[in-house]
Amino acid sequence: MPPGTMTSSAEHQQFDIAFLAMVGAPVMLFVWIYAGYALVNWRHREGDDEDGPPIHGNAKIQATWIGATAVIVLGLFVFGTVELIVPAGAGAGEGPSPIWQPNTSNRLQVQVIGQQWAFTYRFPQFGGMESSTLVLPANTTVEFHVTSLDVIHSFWAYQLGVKADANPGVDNVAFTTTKNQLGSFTVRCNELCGLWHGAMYNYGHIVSQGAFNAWARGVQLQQARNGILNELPPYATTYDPTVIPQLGASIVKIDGITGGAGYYYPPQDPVTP
Ligand SMILES: [Cu+2]
Repeated sequence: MPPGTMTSSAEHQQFDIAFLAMVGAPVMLFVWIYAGYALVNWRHREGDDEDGPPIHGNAKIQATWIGATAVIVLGLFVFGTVELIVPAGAGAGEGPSPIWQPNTSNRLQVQVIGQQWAFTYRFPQFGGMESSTLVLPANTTVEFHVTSLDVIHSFWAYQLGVKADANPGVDNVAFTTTKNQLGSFTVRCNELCGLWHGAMYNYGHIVSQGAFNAWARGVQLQQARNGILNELPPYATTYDPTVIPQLGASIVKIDGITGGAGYYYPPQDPVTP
């Protein structure tokens, strides 16, 4: 079982897995018991070289077989489709224009920017401030916009039940709704992305609405004071580091090179998406 029920998606996934296990158990039992029966009763015996009755041409067995398997497969199809629509976004990346949207326009937008080997989170509703830690308020519908600066990564917020590919030049949208369950969760890159792929993880937090607002405003204020905020490009569906102007020396300076506003510096810049 995936851990946690911190969001609607995680809760639904737990339900789906439990439900499918229950539905699958009788099928599995039938196969095992039938296999055991066949092994014991139909094994070859000395002096018995006769074949059993053929299944080929047996209309009753064929109709039962086709009917039962059709019911099982179509039932799973209907269940899977409904489960995809009802939670309005099952926590997976649905591409740039999701078919199913949550029925609230009150969404917290978070742009998830993957790069070798870290995630950066941008909050466009807070002046585009950025953080290397994902902090989310409880009881809130979140709209993730997942993208990458370089190679293919995958944003996997384990206990949130959210996993979305981070591809350069692509805005991959994933929805989830946090529940009233405060605590920490793990974020991992789930796509082999280079040497330090295994180290590409950290921890996020679900906090109260008040604590989140205080945190977000604080970071926004600090970044505005440092002159970062005004230099950041406007919220975009993709994150193109070539459009970020070079900032003052106080911002990022590594090896004498002044970097952009993201958590990277020019030698790390990827090709333009
Ligand atoms: Cu990665």
